[in-house]
Amino acid sequence: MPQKSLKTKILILGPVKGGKTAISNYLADSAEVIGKDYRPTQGVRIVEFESNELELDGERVDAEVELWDCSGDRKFESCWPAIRHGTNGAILVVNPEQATGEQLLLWYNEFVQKIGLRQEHVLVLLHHTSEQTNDSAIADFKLPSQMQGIVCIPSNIDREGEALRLEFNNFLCNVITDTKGRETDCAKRTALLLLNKTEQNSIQTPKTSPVYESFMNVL
Ligand SMILES: Nc1nc2c(ncn2[C@@H]2O[C@H](COP(=O)(O)OP(=O)(O)O)[C@@H](O)[C@H]2O)c(=O)[nH]1
Ligand SMILES: [Mg+2]
Repeated sequence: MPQKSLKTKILILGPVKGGKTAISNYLADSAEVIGKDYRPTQGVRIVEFESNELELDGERVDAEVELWDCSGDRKFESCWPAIRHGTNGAILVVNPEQATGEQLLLWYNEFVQKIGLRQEHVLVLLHHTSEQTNDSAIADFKLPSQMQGIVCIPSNIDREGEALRLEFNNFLCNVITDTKGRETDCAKRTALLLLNKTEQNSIQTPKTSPVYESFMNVL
């Protein structure tokens, strides 16, 4: 049976230093999973990879995944409309020791609500590292009432990386079930919009960065 390949755009959102870049790199099997020094993401970074051998309704599918690893800094807010464009799913990443559920409302309102994503297409990850594991912070974390019903699970790359990958694949299956069969050139249009915005706002995207390469790939 021929395999289908489906394109999916997933946003990685949340407060700064929550672990968005570390999780994006891990899921994409990037060589640089966790750097020693914190390097804030400038605007957005697109990580592309193929997720092989997902099974949907008994049919094997390959998914071409675009993870849009977004900066948690509000100074890039003018890019948000362009980033929202053509999104199929969103993962909200938060360190439960550093931020509360209420603080996720900004991303929930600005992305999930404005895009009109269904709850099954949203995942909240309570990210922590082996050095910082605080079980009570995870247990005490509460989503605000507006977000009740969204799946919220702990993630720990150091100790339970494979469990995170499995959860991501389940989430991906939920998202692509609805994207199935729908061909889209949204990535190309969004990249164009973003490049325009980048010019207007002078966001620096070095030509050697994966972001720039991703932009050039989809243009
Ligand atoms: N050891 C370890 N460090 C992590 C992990 N996730 C994030 N960090 C560190 O925490 C800091 C913030 O992570 P980052 O992914 O850049 O956060 P972002 O601002 O949400 O993209 C960085 O210095 C990372 O090296 C992890 O799973 N394990
Ligand atoms: Mg980052």
